[in-house]
Amino acid sequence: MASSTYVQALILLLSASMWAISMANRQWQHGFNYPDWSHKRHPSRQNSTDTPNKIVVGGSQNWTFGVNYTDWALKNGPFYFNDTLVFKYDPPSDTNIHPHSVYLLPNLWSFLKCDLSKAMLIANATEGGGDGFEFVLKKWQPYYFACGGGAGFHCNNGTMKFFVMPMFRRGH
Ligand SMILES: *[C@@H]1O[C@H](CO)[C@@H](O)[C@H](O)[C@H]1NC(C)=O
Ligand SMILES: *[C@@H]1O[C@H](CO)[C@@H](O)[C@H](O)[C@H]1NC(C)=O
Ligand SMILES: *[C@@H]1O[C@H](CO)[C@@H](O)[C@H](O)[C@H]1NC(C)=O
Ligand SMILES: *[C@@H]1O[C@H](CO)[C@@H](O)[C@H](O)[C@H]1NC(C)=O
Ligand SMILES: *[C@@H]1O[C@H](CO)[C@@H](O)[C@H](O)[C@H]1NC(C)=O
Ligand SMILES: *[C@@H]1O[C@H](CO)[C@@H](O)[C@H](O)[C@H]1NC(C)=O
Ligand SMILES: [Cu+2]
Repeated sequence: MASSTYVQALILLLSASMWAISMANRQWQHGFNYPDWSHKRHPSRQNSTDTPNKIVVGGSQNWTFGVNYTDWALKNGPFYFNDTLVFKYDPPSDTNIHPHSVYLLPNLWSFLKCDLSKAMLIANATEGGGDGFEFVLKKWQPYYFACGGGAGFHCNNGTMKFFVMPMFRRGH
């Protein structure tokens, strides 16, 4: 059991880095100014190299339908160990009948397919209110986030999913 989990983790890690590399190449081929992840931080985040940061997912747009969070993560990353991701979204109401939520997906395949069947709910429909739901990147593992809204529709068709591989801080 333990060893198969380990092998699975390795495969995830490999596919994760391959995905990152292919994304990087794609960006590069399209002539984007691809960030130097090893040395630079996002300019809007100050003293970010030494201490953990709190980052609002989606920035001023929060966690909502139609924002391309894969793109957001590429532009706002990298994220580091012990950084906190904050998910802010409105609770269910008469006008919000397909509320957002936050799930962790178990692997790259379920991420690509927006398959929520083995996903873990980490923030329900109401937990994104107020100051938002906070999630700390505690482990060196890929984190696959997705919205559960509309039983996968928000993930599939609303691009409410992204992927994070926390990095080590320099100088530690
Ligand atoms: C972070 O940066 C700001 C502005 O550059 C500075 O005023 C503040 O003292 C710094 N905080 C720490 C903990 O270094
Ligand atoms: C994002 O959430 C904050 C509350 O934390 C709210 O003030 C702001 O209006 C929200 N932004 C959008 C675009 O809904
Ligand atoms: C979201 O952004 C990523 C990275 O920029 C891009 O590869 C992808 O095609 C975008 N997805 C959609 C549905 O536009
Ligand atoms: C993350 O935080 C925990 C608990 O505060 C601490 O023990 C750990 O050393 C931190 N890890 C890193 C890589 O900063
Ligand atoms: C969401 O979780 C909170 C805190 O665990 C709980 O109080 C609330 O009843 C839950 N809401 C729903 C809609 O499940
Ligand atoms: C939603 O996304 C799925 C998978 O990408 C696609 O097959 C389906 O046609 C989309 N539905 C709508 C209404 O866009
Ligand atoms: Cu959603």
